[in-house]
Amino acid sequence: MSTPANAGQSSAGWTVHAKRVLIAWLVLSAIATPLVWFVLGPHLPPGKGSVQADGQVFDNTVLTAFVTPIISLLLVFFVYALIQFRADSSTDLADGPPMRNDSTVQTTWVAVTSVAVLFLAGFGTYELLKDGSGGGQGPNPIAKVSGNNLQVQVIGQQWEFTYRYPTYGGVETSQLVIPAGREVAFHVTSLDVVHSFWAYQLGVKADANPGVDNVAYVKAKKVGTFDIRCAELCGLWHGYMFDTGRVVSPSQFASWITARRAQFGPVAKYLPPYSTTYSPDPQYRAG
Ligand SMILES: [Cu+2]
Repeated sequence: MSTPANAGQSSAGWTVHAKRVLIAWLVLSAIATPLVWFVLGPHLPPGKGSVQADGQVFDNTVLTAFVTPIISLLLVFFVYALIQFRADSSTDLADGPPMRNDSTVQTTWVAVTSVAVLFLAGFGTYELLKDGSGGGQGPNPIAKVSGNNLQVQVIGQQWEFTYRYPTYGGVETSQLVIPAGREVAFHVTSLDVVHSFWAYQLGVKADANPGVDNVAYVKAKKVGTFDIRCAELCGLWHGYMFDTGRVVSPSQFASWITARRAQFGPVAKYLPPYSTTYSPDPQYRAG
């Protein structure tokens, strides 16, 4: 890139630099932003296993596309400055003249960044309120989902999750199976310490706190498996607190839950009655 005759520290020189940076920025943004939206976006986590996970992919795509022109400006300015304002070894490297405030730059900066931040805050709030976004919302969810949902309790304990189905006699299993296409309300709690129920492909993450009923909604879109991990350091074997859940068709779910009721029916009488929380009873702890 050659330096124009008038490109020094004169205002005309700065105008030339600003125009070049602006054009390069617009070109790079016009190329990069659609690539991010259409090419990278569909591959962003956590995939499209549920309505909520789908929403998270959309949110991640919006945020990544939004930040692309900002990163482009930083990159263009950085590369331009490296090339254009590079000092050769004969240059005196003393400081240049001090730069005084420029009210146009300051006003533009404050206005643009304020609009950007407020837009993202509004967008994030709207997306959270739509369907809860797969996050734990505590015992009284603000973002409720409509319709008849299937309640599944997730019980964290050192070091596994168990699952209880209150509408099917309170049967408790070590496997998580849910039907596709139906809204599920996970009621997440813990028997001992703080855990976190993280069903990755479903886009669900909810803290499991003792004494708390933490509700997270999800609607699985397709039959398949999903990874379950504890996402809160909960003691020695935290790293082994993982599992694989299954999304099955409604008819497969009906036969699965019927079989589990038959299997675990005889021991059900030893379980405490179904409750949204359980207080560990000291007399049953290992002494
Ligand atoms: Cu853990």
